[in-house]
Amino acid sequence: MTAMAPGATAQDAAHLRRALELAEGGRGRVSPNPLVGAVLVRDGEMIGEGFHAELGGLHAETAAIADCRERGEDPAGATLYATLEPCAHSGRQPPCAEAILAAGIARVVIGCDDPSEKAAGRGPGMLRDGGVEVAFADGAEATAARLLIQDFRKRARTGRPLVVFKAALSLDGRMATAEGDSKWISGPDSRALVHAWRAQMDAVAVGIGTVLADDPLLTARDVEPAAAPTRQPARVVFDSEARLPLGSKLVATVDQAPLLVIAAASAVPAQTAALTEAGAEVIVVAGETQQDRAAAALAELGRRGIQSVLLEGGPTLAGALLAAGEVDELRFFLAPIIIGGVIGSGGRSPDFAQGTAQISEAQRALSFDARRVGADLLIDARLREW
Ligand code: AOF
Ligand code: ZN
Repeated sequence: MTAMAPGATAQDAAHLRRALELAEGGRGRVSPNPLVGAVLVRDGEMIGEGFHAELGGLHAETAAIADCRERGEDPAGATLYATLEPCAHSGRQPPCAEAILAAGIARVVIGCDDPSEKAAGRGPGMLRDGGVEVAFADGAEATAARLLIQDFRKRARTGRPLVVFKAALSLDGRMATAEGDSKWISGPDSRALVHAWRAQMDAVAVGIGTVLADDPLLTARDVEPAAAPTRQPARVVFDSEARLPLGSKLVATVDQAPLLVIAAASAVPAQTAALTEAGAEVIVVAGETQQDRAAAALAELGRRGIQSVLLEGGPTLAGALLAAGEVDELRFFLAPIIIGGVIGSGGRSPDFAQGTAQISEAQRALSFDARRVGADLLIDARLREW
């Protein structure tokens, strides 16, 4: 039996898991809102289901109530399972807590809290005041509910987007040969998965070195219809000196997906002006160190509603963001090849900057999982939890 908070039962855990599954239906469509799912249950029977399907659309709870009525059922007296605490504010949608009270729902089981300023416990408080029994999950379902919306939670708490650093590594930990060749270390299945991730994230980011070496497009392509993007991710280039070539594929495709260039105040104005003229948005960030500028850049992205960033290299940018403590998750494809070269001079490796002198002081991942993708292994490590 799964551990749940007092007042919650094993059946509650199963219904919450269903709500978590439903929430996935909004992936890639609701940002900067969170993924949320909800299930209505009476006498152990499901009588309504819903999820937040698009930004501006019904919230999960009201979608479940509407579904319940469409089935000819009455939500009065039922238990509502919601993966996130029901909201109490009027935004694009009216407050869910009011809708729950109006529907006469007797009990609400919540997956996790909403740390955003306008929520922060207000909804559950309103429900309790209105005589509804409110229980919070704990254990595996509570963790799953938090992990589902790490992007939303980090931005709600810090104003900055979640950063997932994706890289393809050889068995000897190289991201490229000494000549800079990196096509392709991981196999076709891994690359297809990356395109699906791009479609689900708000932005894809690279350093200017990677752009100059690879001239990438950074769009989501050949994604299965089920995971099809409703929009392309914004493409973000960390480019202190505004060296992004006007002839690059990124600039040439500026009408296909937004292009943001993060420059330093020292960039030549004529170059930033030319990029702006070409349709890119140039964001100038200040800061003493590369790490300060990295954090400032993320804050600017967060301000623009970007909640998740897939960081695709290169090693220098990844190192700066890691050193700044801004990389939240690593997804490494480990490919069954050996590139070789002397460490420090041969094939590039992820430069994690600020090395630790003692292994005992090394940063440890909070979670560490692996699965096979084609011939590669996908290693997933979470460094932070929000
Ligand atoms: C819920 N259920 O399904 C979602 C919630 O302005 P709006 O209407 O788009 O509301 C967005 C905020 O509502 C969002 O920042 C988050 O705090 C909460 N999201 N709440 O009760 C839902 N998506
Ligand atoms: Zn709501």
